[in-house]
Amino acid sequence: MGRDILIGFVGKPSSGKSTMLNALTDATAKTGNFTFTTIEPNRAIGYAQVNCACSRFGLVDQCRPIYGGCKNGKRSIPIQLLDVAGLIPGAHTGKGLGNKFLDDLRHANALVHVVDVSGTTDAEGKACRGYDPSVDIEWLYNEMTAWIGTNLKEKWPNTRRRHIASKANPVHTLQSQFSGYGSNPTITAKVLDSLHLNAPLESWDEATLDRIVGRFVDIKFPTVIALNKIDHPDSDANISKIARREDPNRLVLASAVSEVFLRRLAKQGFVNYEEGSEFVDTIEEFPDSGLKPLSESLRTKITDIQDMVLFRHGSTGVCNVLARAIELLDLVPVYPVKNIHNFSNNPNDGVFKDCVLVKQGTTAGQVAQIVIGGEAMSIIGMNGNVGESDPIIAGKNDILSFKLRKDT
Ligand SMILES: Nc1nc2c(ncn2[C@@H]2O[C@H](COP(=O)(O)OP(=O)(O)OP(=O)(O)O)[C@@H](O)[C@H]2O)c(=O)[nH]1
Ligand SMILES: [Mg+2]
Repeated sequence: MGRDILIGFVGKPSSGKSTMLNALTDATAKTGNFTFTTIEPNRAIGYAQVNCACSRFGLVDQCRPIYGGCKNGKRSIPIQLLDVAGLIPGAHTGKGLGNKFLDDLRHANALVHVVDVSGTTDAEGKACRGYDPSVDIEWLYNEMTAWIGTNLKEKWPNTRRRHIASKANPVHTLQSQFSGYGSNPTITAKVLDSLHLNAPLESWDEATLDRIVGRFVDIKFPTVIALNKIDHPDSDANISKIARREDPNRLVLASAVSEVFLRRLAKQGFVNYEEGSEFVDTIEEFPDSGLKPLSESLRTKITDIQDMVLFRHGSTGVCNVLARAIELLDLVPVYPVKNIHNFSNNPNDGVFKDCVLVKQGTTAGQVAQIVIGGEAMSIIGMNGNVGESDPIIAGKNDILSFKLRKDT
């Protein structure tokens, strides 16, 4: 996975995808309370927070990342984000903006399904009251499987014929159909292994193909469900309903609009606010802070956000969205360094300049491919030589020095 992790934001129109992208990136994607505000996908760089190795060694003050940043041992690692057009039920058959959005997402490593949990937009994103957002979670998943399943089944007679004629193995045949969705042979093999199918490919029926596609979507597109608009008073009942049904590891509560608002006020000098924090400092509490005085309406808006979001949920939740995606993808940070003794690349240059996220179980040799683009002459960890096939273990052999020649 390495340096090019891509997270796609999906959901029906007006669920808050573009607002969330803006909240995570300080980007300025167009947002609006009308459907299909976004047509062409917006790309931006967001930052996932992980605990940095610098805090393990008491080197917080010396940590100098080249990409992203590190504050008090919390490291922000850049990740590509893609916000696509809204999707409505029937998109796989061309409804709404059709399946173009799915094409845009094929290379995503994980998805964030932004759900309007306030129930104030219907299945197509139009304003309403009392809509049950729990059904959105299911139909979005069904759209994904229907899109891939329809394509697979359409071509199946030919695929099957070719499979028999060429005596290919099932992984190879299925991979030829899944490669267009960004799959690779490892993912395709994992899908088949996990299903323990006994029947040979030539006798797979429609139900078997459906099971394969369902498992493929689960494995290829791990999905965080971001329950957005928790600032709205109607959200509580819907959150409880969804929380009873869904895997809690996939759920994050968020108010994207609150995060955008607080960041804007901080930029304009009205408040002190750190992303993901519970606290908003104003001049009223800190008269010597140099902050600008607030108008009555701004003061009321801040109080509302504190009451409905920050005090109740601990933060706007937006930062947790990417952190959760990293967890679902089972990614761990690895720190390539030149000097394994002082963790630095050059003297006086700070420590832990570089950091890449790799899948748990990735070997040191595979990390060398990502970092130096080839094989290392030797790989040194904190306890001496590390074998090419040794897996990365977070907190144990996650700091590595790659030697290109014997004498370096
Ligand atoms: N109350 C509330 N409103 C929000 C929140 N996030 C977004 N909105 C509002 O929801 C509306 C739609 O937001 P967008 O970000 O444009 O939604 P989208 O999902 O990108 O919509 P499309 O591009 O049409 O698919 C806007 O009026 C936002 O201000 C939130 O956390 N709380
Ligand atoms: Mg949008």
